[in-house]
Amino acid sequence: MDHHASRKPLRGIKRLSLGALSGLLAGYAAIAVAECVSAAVRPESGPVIAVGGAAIDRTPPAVKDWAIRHFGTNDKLILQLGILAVLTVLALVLGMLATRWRRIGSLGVLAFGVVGALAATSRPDSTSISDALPSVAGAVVGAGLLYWLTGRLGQGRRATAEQPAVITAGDSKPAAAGGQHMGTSRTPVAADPAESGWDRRGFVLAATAAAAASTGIGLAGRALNGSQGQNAVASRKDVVIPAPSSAAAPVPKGAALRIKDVSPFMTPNGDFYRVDTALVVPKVDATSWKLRIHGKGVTRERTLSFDDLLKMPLIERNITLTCVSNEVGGPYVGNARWIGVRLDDLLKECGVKPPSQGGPADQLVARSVDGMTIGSPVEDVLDGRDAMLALGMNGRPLPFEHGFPVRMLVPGLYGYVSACKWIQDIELTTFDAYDSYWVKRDWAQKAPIKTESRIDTPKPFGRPKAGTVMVAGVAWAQHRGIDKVEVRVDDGPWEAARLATEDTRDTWRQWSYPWDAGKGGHTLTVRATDRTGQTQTEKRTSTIPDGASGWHSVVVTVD
Ligand SMILES: Nc1nc2c(c(=O)[nH]1)N[C@H]1C(S)=C(S)[C@@H](COP(=O)(O)O)O[C@H]1N2
Ligand SMILES: [Mo]
Repeated sequence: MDHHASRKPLRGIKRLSLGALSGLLAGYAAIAVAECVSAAVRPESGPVIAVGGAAIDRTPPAVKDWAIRHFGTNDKLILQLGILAVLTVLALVLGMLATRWRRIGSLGVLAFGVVGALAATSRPDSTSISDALPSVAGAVVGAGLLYWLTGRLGQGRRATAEQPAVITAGDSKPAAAGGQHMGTSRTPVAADPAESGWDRRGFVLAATAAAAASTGIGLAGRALNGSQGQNAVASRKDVVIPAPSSAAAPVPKGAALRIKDVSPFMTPNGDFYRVDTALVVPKVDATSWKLRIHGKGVTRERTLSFDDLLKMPLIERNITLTCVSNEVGGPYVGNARWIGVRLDDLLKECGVKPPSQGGPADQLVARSVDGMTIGSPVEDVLDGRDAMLALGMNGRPLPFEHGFPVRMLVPGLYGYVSACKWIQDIELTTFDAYDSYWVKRDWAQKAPIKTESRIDTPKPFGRPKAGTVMVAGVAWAQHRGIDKVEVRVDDGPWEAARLATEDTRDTWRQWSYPWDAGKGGHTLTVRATDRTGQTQTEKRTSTIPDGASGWHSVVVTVD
């Protein structure tokens, strides 16, 4: 570059590239500032989380189901990476636009701030307009930075005193008729001495400073966020769960078949499936946690603390939880030993009666700190099954991912109608009066878990050796119990599998079938029969609206 270059405005590809870089830096600064402010306001109010959450709220059930199926628990990471990729492209484009129309570039950044603010305030967990702050603050800083940086590139518009304006298509009408067009004002812009030339040094300095400052601000935000979670982490470490007054019977010896590759009878916490809409796992401080019970037919409203719950009689139960989004053969099912307070006792103390005894409420709506609402039938909760407010999972306080400090569980019902994590409010109402989160999104109001069975081994497209091949897996029909599992090879007859000893009717049951396998390709199919005598239907249905049905099959090649 010759020494005159710094006196002239920068043009061409180089101008566009530096514009794109300015856009990126502005976007980076905007996100960093927004994330930092969100740490002070509320972690969930940051634009990426808010837009992601709003996207989740608005995703059609079929797409959400597809995402869960293809990305599993990574669906949220993929969503956030997707949002960042889109933001990156937009930042590049706005930066390039700003090389010609500085104001438009900055207005574009501000527009994205508005989108973030709207998303943050529209989330179900948003209770305050302050949730708009992070997006607004980030956008203002980003817009300002873009304006400033692109100013260092010199006046890009060619409508200067020396050079006649380039006539664009939109500008080709006579001035009198055309009036003012966005960004193509006919008025020659007075050359601003500070901005008319390419200020290389100024740009490099400004860009470097902006990048460094954004990184610093972003890291500060992270640290702030981390320290806020610390109270919750400390409160979890301090939890000592008293011995239950009603312990679970030991798991019968024969409940676990000890066959390689069959899901363990008890699912370790770290392996337990996780399904929720939370992009940030809520970190709730147990010492300040409260649960309010109120609504129709509640004659004695109550607000309980975590300590209140610890002082009540505790029950310990093994319960198998299943997600309605679990495909036939899918992984969203797990069995754990839970400790908690009986929900029926608690509700009866509050004066709640089941509809069958004249109670006015037929729906119990549980609400979480992240705004999730989950509606369960009051009749089921009060029918004597072990519905509980769980505090412990496999001998530990609930992990944060699984609802610390308290979650609800109702054996026999899919998680989305029973298992509210991070619960903070229970309202008695009716199904007519209120649709919970998933019901608003086309899932069924009521959803007992369907009888299902799964082949865990051999794996699909496995290549077992000819001879005796152990076919084995799990079957579940919570609160009814599994009475029979059968296996079919190709189009052969149904053969009874051996059933492991039942733990309780609320838990899954392992099964196995020694198969005398001949060489070649074979299809193995499984079906279960529950204690009501119902055999699992062959009819394949999708997970929407109330859970998948059909038989699980595995194709293998015997060598
Ligand atoms: N607050 C909250 N609770 C929730 C959900 C959620 O998205 N938010 N998802 C529900 C669903 S669909 C299921 S299947 C279970 C899953 O519980 P887990 O993640 O502990 O396995 O939690 C339920 N409780
Ligand atoms: Mo679920």
